[in-house]
Amino acid sequence: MNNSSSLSEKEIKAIQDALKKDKKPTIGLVGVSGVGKTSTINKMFKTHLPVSATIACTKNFETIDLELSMNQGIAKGQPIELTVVDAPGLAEDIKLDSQYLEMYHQHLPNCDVILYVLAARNRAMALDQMYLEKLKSFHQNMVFAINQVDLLDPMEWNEKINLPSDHQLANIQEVIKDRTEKLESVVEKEINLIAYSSKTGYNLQELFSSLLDACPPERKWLFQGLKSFHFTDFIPKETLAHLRQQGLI
Ligand SMILES: Nc1nc2c(ncn2[C@@H]2O[C@H](COP(=O)(O)OP(=O)(O)OP(=O)(O)O)[C@@H](O)[C@H]2O)c(=O)[nH]1
Ligand SMILES: [Mg+2]
Repeated sequence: MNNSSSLSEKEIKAIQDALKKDKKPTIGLVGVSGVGKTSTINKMFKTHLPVSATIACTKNFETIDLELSMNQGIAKGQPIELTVVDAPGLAEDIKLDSQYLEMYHQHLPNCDVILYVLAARNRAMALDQMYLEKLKSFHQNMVFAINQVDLLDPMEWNEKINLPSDHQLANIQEVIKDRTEKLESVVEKEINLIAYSSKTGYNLQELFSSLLDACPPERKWLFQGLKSFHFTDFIPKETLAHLRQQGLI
């Protein structure tokens, strides 16, 4: 639901001025290789980053600067900026793991919120538990989500309404319960594990809202302007430039 009208013009101006000086709101995506981190960014922010169905794909931390345009309310047409950081997937190769973990420790302090992504069909949780123990200093900023739920048995996805069948939904709930327990055994906080599909877009808005809610209190106001966005509202920088050139915004 859009609630951009709850921000006054003065508040919007204050946010924009601060954004010019301050680090933009920054969201990082982490997890083992192939869970769909890059696919999630592509679906949520309409980017075209390379993904692979067969081999480990993202090899470095990629920083994506997004410019978004408010399409409703008092701030209509005003730009809002956001940075998304895509991480290389852990567990790709034992020879790379320590290097990747070092990169995680180097880059993740720049993120306000970190999305830790799991894949629904993977029930072997020891690797994730092990990585989470090594990433303890970031737990408080983490949101946990489980992607690829469209692939859970009995794979009866209703594409028309973008929802699982009752049987598939029951399996999703069982998976959520099991993985939540296993995550909570290594992460010292209550976890609200969000099931979604970056392929179909299922539950992506709930995921986006959870990311905004998880930002640290002292940076919360920077995320305020993003609250009026639905994930389908995002306009990538290049498209925005084109629309401006055409005088359409
Ligand atoms: N069915 C289905 N496939 C998905 C989903 N999300 C990602 N995939 C597929 O999973 C594969 C891996 O996706 P990536 O986005 O490259 O995964 P990644 O986590 O970025 O992988 P690395 O860069 O190697 O760490 C691709 O073939 C995607 O199309 C989903 O929600 N459903
Ligand atoms: Mg990737």
